Amino acid sequence: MIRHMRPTRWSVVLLLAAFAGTCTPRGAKDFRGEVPTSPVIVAGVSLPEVLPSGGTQPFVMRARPGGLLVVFFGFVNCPDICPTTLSETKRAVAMLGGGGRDLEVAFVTVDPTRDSAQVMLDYLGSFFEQGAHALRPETQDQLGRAQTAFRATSTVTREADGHVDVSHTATTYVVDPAGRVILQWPFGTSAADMAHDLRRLTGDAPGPDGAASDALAPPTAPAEGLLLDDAWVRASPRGATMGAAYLTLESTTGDRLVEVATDSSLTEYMEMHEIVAGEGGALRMQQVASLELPAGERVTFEPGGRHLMFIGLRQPLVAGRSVALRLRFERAGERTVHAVVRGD
Ligand SMILES: [Cu+2]
Repeated sequence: MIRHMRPTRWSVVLLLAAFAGTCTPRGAKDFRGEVPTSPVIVAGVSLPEVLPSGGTQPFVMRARPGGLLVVFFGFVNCPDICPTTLSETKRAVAMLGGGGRDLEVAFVTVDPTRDSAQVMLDYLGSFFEQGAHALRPETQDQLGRAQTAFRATSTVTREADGHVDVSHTATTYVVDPAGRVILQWPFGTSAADMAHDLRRLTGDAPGPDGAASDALAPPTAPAEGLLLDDAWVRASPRGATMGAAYLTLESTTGDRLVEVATDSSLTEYMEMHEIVAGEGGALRMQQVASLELPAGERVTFEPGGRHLMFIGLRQPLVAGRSVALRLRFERAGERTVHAVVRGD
C-alpha cells in the first residue's frame, strides 16, 4: 500500500524561473497565459501511462486531433501547489461545458518512487472522472528527457533522517495535436483565466468568466481581541497523506500564533508553512515556527501563500465535514476554529 517517509522537516522548492526569457509577457495575443516565443516541441516525449488494469501503455505528448492536452508535473503528496493547480484545471474544464470535450489532462509524477501506479490513479481520479492520464516515468532518464523537452525541472532529495525535499516547476502547459506547447500558465492562474484561454484556443464563444467564483463573504471586523474567519480545509485527494488548511486572522491588539494542532486521530501532526521567494525566482515552501499578527492587520493563509499543513493524515479529509483546528496564541491563548472541508 502507500509507503511514505515520515517527514521530520518538510519543504518543497518550486522552480518557476525555467522559462525566463522564453515567453512573451502575460496577456500577449489576448491570452491570460504566456505564449512561448520560441518553439517548444514535446511530440517526441513518450511516457508510460498507468492503467486501471494494472499495466501501462506509452503516452505521447500530443493532443487528440482537434483537441488540447493540459500537462502538469507534480507529486501526490504536494499539499498546496499541485492540488491548487489540478482543482483550478478541473474548474476550468467544468466552465467550458461541452467545449471541454476535447480536452485531456496529463499529470506527470516527479516522485515515482513514492507515487505508485495505484496511488496516482486514485489521486488523479479524485479530480477528473475521465480524460486524465497518469504518467509515471520508470527511470530518472525518462523523466529527465520529458522535463528537458518542456524546459521544466525537478529534484527529489531523500536524507538519512527521512526528510524528503521535492522541487518542481509549477507551470501548466497546453499542448496541441502537433505536440507543441502553445501556451503555458504560471502557478496561480485562475480557473476563469484558464477557461478564457481554452475557449480562445478552441474557438468557443466566451461564456461567463468567473461564473464559478467562490468569493467568500467579507469577514466581520473584530470588536476586540482576535478574529478567526474563512477557515477551510482542502478535501484530500485520494492517496494523499498531506493536507492543507487556510484561514484569515486579525488581532486588534497584536499577537503571535505559536502553535496549531488538531485531533490526533486525523493526522500525525500539523505545522505552519509559508511559500517564500528564493534565489533566481524559485519559490520555496518552508516551516515557520510562529507567526506575528501585527495589531489591526489581516493575516491570511491561502493557496500559494501560507498554509496550516496536516502531516501524516490518518484518515482522508472528506468534503462537507468539519475539522476542529486548535490554534495557540501568545496573548489570546488557545482558540478552536471549525473549518469546513471543501471539495471542488
Ligand atoms: Cu506545507
